[in-house]
Amino acid sequence: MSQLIEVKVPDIGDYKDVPVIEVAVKPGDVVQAETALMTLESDKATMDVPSPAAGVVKEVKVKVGDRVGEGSLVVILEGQGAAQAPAPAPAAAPQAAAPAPAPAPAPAPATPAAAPPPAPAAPAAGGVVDVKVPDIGDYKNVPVIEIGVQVGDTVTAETPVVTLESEKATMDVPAGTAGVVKEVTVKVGDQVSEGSVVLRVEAAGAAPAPAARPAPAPEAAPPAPSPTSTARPESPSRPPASALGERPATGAQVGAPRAALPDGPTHASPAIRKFARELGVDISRVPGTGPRGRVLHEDVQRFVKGVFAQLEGGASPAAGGAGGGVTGGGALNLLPWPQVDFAKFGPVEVKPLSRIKKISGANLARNWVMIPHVTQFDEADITELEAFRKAIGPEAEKAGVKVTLLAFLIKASVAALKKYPEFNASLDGDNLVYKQYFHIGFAADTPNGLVVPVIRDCDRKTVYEIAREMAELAKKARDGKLGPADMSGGCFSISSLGGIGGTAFTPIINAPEVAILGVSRSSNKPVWDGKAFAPRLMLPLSLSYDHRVIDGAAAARFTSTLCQLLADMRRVLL
Ligand code: CAO
Repeated sequence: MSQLIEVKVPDIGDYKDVPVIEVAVKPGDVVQAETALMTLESDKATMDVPSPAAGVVKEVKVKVGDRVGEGSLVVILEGQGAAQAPAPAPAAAPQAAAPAPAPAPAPAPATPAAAPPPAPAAPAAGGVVDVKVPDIGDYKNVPVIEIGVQVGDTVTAETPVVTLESEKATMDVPAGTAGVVKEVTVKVGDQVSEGSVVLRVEAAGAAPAPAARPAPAPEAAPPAPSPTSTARPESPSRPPASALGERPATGAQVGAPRAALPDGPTHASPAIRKFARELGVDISRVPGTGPRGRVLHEDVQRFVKGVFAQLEGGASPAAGGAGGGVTGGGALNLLPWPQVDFAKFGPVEVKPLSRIKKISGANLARNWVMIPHVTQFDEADITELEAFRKAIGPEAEKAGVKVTLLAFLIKASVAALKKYPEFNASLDGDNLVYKQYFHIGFAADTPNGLVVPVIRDCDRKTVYEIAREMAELAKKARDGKLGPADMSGGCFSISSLGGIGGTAFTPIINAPEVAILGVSRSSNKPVWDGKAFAPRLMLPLSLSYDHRVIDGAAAARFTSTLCQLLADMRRVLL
């Protein structure tokens, strides 16, 4: 037997005309008891209106932006089964509890009431003020879910500094006083109650104490909407925050802008937070598209889809936060970068990274994270090759070229690539693109950082031609004159540190290539020839390969072939 249930806004304390900020259901939706039907937001608290019973939504009586108070009819529900809670007073429903009289009887959820900012315990101007949890009704031991500030941040009285979350409500604790954060006395996961100290703030007007880390000058609390020091001002020339993988600036409280991701607390209803938790998503990484940057149900879904797309290689890791928010094996869930005041330990000098280092660093980090690297090590006997190289030295010099080992390595690599075409390929979704050209990149060390110029069509060039072109490109690289065309189109790269030293290393693949050859310094070693040890010039090779494309056996075959070719370069002709 079914019956129609009128779902009304339960007791939300003294609050009237609270805006509906999210409607989570539509006619026809099947809901369970306790399913969040919609979210209301007062100026301090966010509250879900849960369904009092399981059933099917027949009608939604409000829309986003409507204002409601206790008793407002919001949904008509067709209850399933006979024993439904009678409308209009849903037994399981009170959301934001009134601070004073006792909350509704069980199973009334623990719900902090929206509360006024805490009264500062110290003078409003000057001195260190304890920021305390304000009146949150009868609720005790409410977990801290986010901390939006750190020591040294400048806050206004309205800056949300800590977010608490009970079963059904999320509440920001505002600083309550303007000044500079001196100490954060809680951490995420701590449980707090009314009166718990969460922060100590040096009130604006106080003489700032000397700090290890220079803090911005404290500002008196301006009227909203002046951003806090933790806010990143959005300039018109700046790309949209979402394009940078950031949440847009959000308002902690009505009318007051608040910090943009990642500095400020996240705004999301308890139901959305629960949804994110169930999916293992760190909600603070989800860009919110709701009013004032609120994270909506579809934002969490979009985020998860984006992470999966990245895992499948379909999206740039730069978009949407690099998938760092999923836990439980889904993707990276990295700790924040350590913030160390190095000057505390000794004198330091700070210099900006070069442009090349910034660009190559971002590429290297992406490639290292996204490509499952394996490095195969081997040694090539280049005794004869080196003797030959030395023998042709004078002749090459006459031709105006210095032939180093690298030119022979490029030639031998092309022969190996011809034999094992998957090394001359790139991944494109579920396809492998086999290239029928042989453009080889070589890592060049320059005063400003690492670059990888590309020598085209190495299969059609002689060793002399390759050596000449390599010298020209290396000079261009060192002079900072390489253009994008000089560095694009590579199929396979060689990173030679042989002129410097070392015995082996693990080069990072230069995506979208699938392999890179690292070359270390050759040295004379005793090698057993079947009868005796003989001194041989051995060249260490380190081949890193993308294990999605190349199997270990193929890699071992590739380096063995390369070793054979280098041991007897006549084989390149075969
Ligand atoms: N073993 C022993 N000696 C080697 C050698 C090896 N594997 N490779 C080169 N050498 C010798 C050369 O023969 C040369 O000696 P001679 O002058 O006596 O002939 C000397 O080392 C210097 O060579 P080079 O470095 O000038 O020339 P190259 O062709 O080997 O390399 C270039 C050119 C541009 C690749 C190199 O200058 C360079 O920049 N290397 C650094 C690459 C790099 O940084 N890789 C790391 C990337 S990951 O961070």
